[in-house]
Amino acid sequence: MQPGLRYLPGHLGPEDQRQLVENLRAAVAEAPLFTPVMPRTGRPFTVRMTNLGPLGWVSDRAGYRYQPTHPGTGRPWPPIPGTLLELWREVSGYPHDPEACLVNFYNGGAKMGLHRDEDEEDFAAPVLSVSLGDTAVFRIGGPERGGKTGTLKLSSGDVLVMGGASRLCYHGIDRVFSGTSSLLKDGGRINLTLRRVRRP
Ligand code: MD6
Ligand code: FE
Repeated sequence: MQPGLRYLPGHLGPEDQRQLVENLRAAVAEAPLFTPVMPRTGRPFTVRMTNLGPLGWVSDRAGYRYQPTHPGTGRPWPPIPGTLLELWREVSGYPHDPEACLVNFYNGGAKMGLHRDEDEEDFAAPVLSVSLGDTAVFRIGGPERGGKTGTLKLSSGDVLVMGGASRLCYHGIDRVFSGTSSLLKDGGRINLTLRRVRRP
């Protein structure tokens, strides 16, 4: 495991998970999932996304960036639920609240290529991830593309903290195993990543 990477399996219990899914249903009604596209090529992602909090991460032909409003509705993103703020305060070790919660929705065939989370100003804060629904294979390598990688299975309720040296490591999702969780009525996987974007 990379230094600074903390894996907290089953950190969120079933009741917290169900409550989060309720919160997310309401949030997605207000800020619908959209399919981002890659900068320049316009190639669509296989995951659908939305955001919570004062800033949201978006990707379109113009590039990657954080913005305060939903690209489709033009409205502000819904607030980050209290459960997630409490989780951040408990495990991030960072003295300021997160500004963005990216919501990634994976259906059976979706995956996420190796990338680094590097559109934030402040790498002193970790990125905290929460997995809900079907189990996925998370791949993590080092700070350079093309280095050695390893995998970790992420299941519903698992929390991963990428801080310290792991904060800028390449990572992605190889695949999602359909039917491994009954949390989401129609199956699939949700990953929430909490980020501090600006320097406080
Ligand atoms: C996912 N996660 O689990 C994708 N990024 O679906 C991420 O891209 C991620 O898990 C930064 C920190 C933790 C993560
Ligand atoms: Fe990431």
